[in-house]
Amino acid sequence: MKDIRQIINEALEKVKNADVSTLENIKVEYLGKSGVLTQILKSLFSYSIDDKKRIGSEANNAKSVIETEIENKKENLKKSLLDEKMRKEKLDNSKSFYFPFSNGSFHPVIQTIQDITAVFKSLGFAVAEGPEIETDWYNFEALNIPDNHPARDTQDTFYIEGMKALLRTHTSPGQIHVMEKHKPPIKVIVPGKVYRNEASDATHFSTFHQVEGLAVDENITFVDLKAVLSDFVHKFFGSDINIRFRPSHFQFTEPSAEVDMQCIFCKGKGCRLCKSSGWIEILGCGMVHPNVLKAVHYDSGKYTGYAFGLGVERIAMFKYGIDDIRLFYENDLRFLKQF
Ligand code: FA5
Repeated sequence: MKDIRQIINEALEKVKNADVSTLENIKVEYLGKSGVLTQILKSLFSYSIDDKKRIGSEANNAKSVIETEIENKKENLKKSLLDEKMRKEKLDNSKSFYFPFSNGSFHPVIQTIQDITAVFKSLGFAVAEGPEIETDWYNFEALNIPDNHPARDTQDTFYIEGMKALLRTHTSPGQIHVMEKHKPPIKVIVPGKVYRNEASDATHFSTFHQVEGLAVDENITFVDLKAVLSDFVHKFFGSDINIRFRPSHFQFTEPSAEVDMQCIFCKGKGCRLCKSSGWIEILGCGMVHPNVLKAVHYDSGKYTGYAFGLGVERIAMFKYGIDDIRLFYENDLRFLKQF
């Protein structure tokens, strides 16, 4: 019995001075399979029944005392390690530090939308927005492009599976939303993102931006359209920039035209960007088709209008001298930091 009491004292003394790594050794030394107390319990068979009971109960008691003490010590050590860590890792707000990130800036395409918008505002246009997910009605039907019409093939559409919806292929559905909500006179632009399921090259991308323009009133003619687009190009690029109107076809305008700008990279000589033509197409336009006015219940005998759809990336390429549209969407910081 004296030995057992001595064992307890000795073990508790060791536990008191232990650290995390030695604590486990102490446990093995006293309580493990070949530990001191286990040995005593194993040797009980050689004692009388009374002694077996006494020594057995004392040894089991010693085991639980030592075990409890080891567990308590373990908890205390954990807590003091945590306290120590918290003390060391406390944030010192008084210290100055170096923040290695520079300020963000607007993406060149967004900057270009803002600049285009500012010019059209100065020409008396209001600004509206439309949804990127559209129905067939807004993207096609109301724009005089009925189902199965071949004109649908010219705009490779991303359809949304399981829904009667699509990603708008142009900002022209914005015209319909505006006219449904407002009566003439109308003079508005609708900037936004559009999507087309088509292959990329230096001047085409599957996601790009357009700025739609629409004016509807009594007595609006093609002259107003030409004047407003010339004003825009001259205000945006300078009065020495040549533009030309080419006859074209859109289902929602009649007559229709495309506007080209002289290529500023080769000054009209012909290069990779303008596909050797010296000109680059920047927008489509025309006089609003009577069927479009009818779709929004406007009196097509009383009102006329013009509309245009400008390719923002094409304009940004001209403005900043960029010869490949794909650079806008690679998110290379060396490129983006220049704006
Ligand atoms: C249209 O999208 C017509 N909605 C424009 C319009 C509006 C005509 C109102 C008449 C009245 P188009 O598909 O040609 O037309 O596109 C217009 C402009 O968007 C083009 O001139 C071009 O600058 C730009 N664009 C077209 N496809 C791409 C493309 N894949 N990547 C970048 N820009 C493009």
